[in-house]
Amino acid sequence: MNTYLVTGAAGFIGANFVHYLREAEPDAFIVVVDSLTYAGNLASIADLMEDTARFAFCKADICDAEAISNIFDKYQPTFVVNFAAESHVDRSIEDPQIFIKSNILGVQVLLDAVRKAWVVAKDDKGYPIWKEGCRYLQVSTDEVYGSLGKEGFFTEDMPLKPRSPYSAAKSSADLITLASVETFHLPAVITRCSNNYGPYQFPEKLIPLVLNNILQSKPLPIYGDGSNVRDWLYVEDHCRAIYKVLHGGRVGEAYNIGGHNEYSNLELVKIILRTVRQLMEEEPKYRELLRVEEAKRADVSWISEGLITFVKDRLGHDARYAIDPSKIHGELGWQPTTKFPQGIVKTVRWYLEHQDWVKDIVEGDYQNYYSKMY
Ligand code: NAD
Ligand code: TDX
Repeated sequence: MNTYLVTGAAGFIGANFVHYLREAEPDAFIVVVDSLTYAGNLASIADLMEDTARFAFCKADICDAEAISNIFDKYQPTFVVNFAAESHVDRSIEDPQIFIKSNILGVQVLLDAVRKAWVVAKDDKGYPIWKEGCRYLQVSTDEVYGSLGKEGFFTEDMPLKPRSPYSAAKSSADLITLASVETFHLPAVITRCSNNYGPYQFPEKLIPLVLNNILQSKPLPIYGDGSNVRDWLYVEDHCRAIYKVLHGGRVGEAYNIGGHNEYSNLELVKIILRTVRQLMEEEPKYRELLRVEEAKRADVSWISEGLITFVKDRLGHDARYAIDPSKIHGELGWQPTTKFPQGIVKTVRWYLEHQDWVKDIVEGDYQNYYSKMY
């Protein structure tokens, strides 16, 4: 039976990953470590937490070396997947410090804990000899490559050229991970994925923010002129790719993950508007979720491009991200299975059907954040 230590799994992708893992490997023991920042939400893993024979939750900060060391001693994981990070670019522009701490220092703490737990001896040159079969996976992002022009794709051999405090911190994490591979032969792999969408994403990010605003008939803020391009991947496809890299990726290698699915922000918001309106028209039960007056619930024609508003651009806004996934496809046979038109309908439905989850967030501190940002 494998024991997986998954950090940051009370957040968006981590929560999806532990759900995926439970299906992929039913007898695995999963230990979640999360400090429950504003982005961490136990409601996202509540169903798993009931299964105490196969699941444990530890509230701990990955920067806290003593707490992390105790968790390693207690659970003796064979696989570590690090999702824990500050993840929102706009917040990194407002206040970079915590990004440096969690996204860099926290990673070094994990790498140190891994070394302490998994090194069994030293060879005659002084290099550590590692416990058989153990692996560390650092979840990184395509943002480490910086920004593309209209042409071309990110490949793994490109230099790292981060342009925001968030992506600079994530790039640093990649570099210290790779340094541990060189210096200590630490059995680590890295994944760099494009923008994810799907269930449990915190509504500060574009897709759930837009959905939440539509339900209140509030303006949909698009930064700049809306021409910035992102490459979207359904979160479950990302989780499957991480699992493949963890078990089949070559130590010391980074793997790009993406599905050739580029949209400008303006195009994307128009697609969301069309999807929501269509669902409201076809399934009247969803209209009850609209937090607007009765006339607007009866006639949903206002769910249209008229809600879009162009606002001040993000500082240093990366123009375009686009992933070349040929390495993971060629080496590990991974490719996405969820096509965007189906994925976006699934996502919109999920948010409509989980308004309790959304409301718990947007009725709290989120309101202060929103009024400060918009
Ligand atoms: P998220 O903000 O939704 O979740 C982050 C989680 O980490 C939260 O549960 C939070 O409580 C926890 N956390 C933060 N700091 C911590 C700390 N110091 N100690 C312990 N826990 C801490 O983020 P997400 O969107 O799920 O992203 C997860 C990872 O994937 C991040 O490393 C991010 O850089 C990477 N990534 C995200 C995307 C995307 O589109 N969202 C794409 C590529 C890569
Ligand atoms: O209100 C908004 N209006 C807007 O136009 C918001 C919140 C965003 N945007 C734009 C900025 C981006 O071009 O939409 C695009 C997507 O924005 P985000 O959802 O904030 O994601 P992004 O900045 O692209 O970063 C995401 O993908 C890569 C994740 O948040 C990162 O953690 C991941 O590494």
